[in-house]
Amino acid sequence: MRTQVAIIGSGPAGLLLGQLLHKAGIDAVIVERRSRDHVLSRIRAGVLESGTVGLLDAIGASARLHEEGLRHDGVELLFGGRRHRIDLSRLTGGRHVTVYGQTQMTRDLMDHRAASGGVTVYEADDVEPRDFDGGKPFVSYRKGGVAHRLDCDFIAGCDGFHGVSRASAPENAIKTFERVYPFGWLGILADVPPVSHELIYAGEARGFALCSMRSATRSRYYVQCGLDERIEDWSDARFWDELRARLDPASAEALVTGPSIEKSIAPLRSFVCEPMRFGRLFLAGDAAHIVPPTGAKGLNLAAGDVHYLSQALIEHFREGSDAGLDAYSARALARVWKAERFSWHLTSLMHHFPENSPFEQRMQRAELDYLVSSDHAMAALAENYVGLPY
Ligand code: RFL
Ligand code: PHB
Repeated sequence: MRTQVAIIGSGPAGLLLGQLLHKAGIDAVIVERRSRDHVLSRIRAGVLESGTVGLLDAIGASARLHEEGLRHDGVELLFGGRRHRIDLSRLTGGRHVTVYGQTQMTRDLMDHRAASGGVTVYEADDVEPRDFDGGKPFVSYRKGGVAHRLDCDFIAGCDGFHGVSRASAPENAIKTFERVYPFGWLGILADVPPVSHELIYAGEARGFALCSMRSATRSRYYVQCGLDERIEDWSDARFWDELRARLDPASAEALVTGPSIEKSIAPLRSFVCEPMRFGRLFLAGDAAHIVPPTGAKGLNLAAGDVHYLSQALIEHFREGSDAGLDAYSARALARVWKAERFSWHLTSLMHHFPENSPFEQRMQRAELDYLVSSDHAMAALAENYVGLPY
């Protein structure tokens, strides 16, 4: 098989890239390790920046998002027993975020791809990007025990943090930066109405908690937990009790509980690899960088990368110019590092760090007190939360 761009991974980065290229008349084939249903079973992000929504608009895959997505003009920070609203709209000149699940967005992109006749190979084994240092790269894989070869002009590594693309880069050409946090998030999804119409980020002494949602009848909640916690030890009742204990009295009272339909633990990590290009192999999304979920930036960063990469590829195929491809890594990384800083900062501000001294705990509290008392500080948070420009 031959295509112009071989995309490894059918997460949001790979799917969005595939459809942006398709719209420009560029052929792309996606090779995915898992089944379509498995990809759709992962419950992840929930908050979309307007730039991400704009990309979905551009390819014509946003009809359901505009029907079912929830426009949020503010978020709340809870500490010291009180909730403080950050008015995103007022502080950013009318900007907002959209609450819409990554699962829904992925399904929309898959449906859009199927309708446009795009080829995706699911359940591909032993996927490997090859010969990307020279002029004739290809992707090799096995499907149903049979070896295949996908020849292409470029390879896009959109295969997430544990994928094969970054791992295939020559060791001496790659530099990585990492911070692993001493805790994770235990998350549940439940068909109960959200405790509040906006997200609540809670940073009380017992640990961080987040009240989020997917719709008016489906809630997504998280509590900070130890890295040694086992999911089997968290009954629904224990989860609800712990969440309630981390909320202010009014929210605790209003919390509606019910059986969970999904429950999982995710460790928190900051990670960046430099550069994001190795010859004809380009990394995008979690394949190149990870943020802790506190700032809701992971999926949105993947969309930003794909915006730069699709523009660069379109420039190459339409105009014969490689200027965008040559600038891709530096352009993407400049935005990535800013989101890394924001996610790291919000994580540091809102979580309970077991190793923090009493002095450091007071510093955390003083910064929160300052934040909610200053329009300048709140505007800085709001500007980052709604998303920095591309
Ligand atoms: P994905 O989604 O991991 O997709 C990668 C795809 O590549 C496939 N793959 C391979 N395919 C072929 N060969 C191989 N060798 C392969 N290895 C892997 C995988 O099966 C998969 O289908 O990466 P992508 O596309 O870069 O998208 C990134 C986002 O998924 C991620 O950043 C977000 O989910 C992060 N995130 C959030 N981001 C936000 O913007 N807003 C949020 O509110 C938000 N909340 C979250 C989050 C992530 C979380 N977890 C579980 C890590 C909340 C949580 C709890
Ligand atoms: C979610 O709804 O899953 C979610 C929302 C905001 C975050 C992280 C996750 O910061």
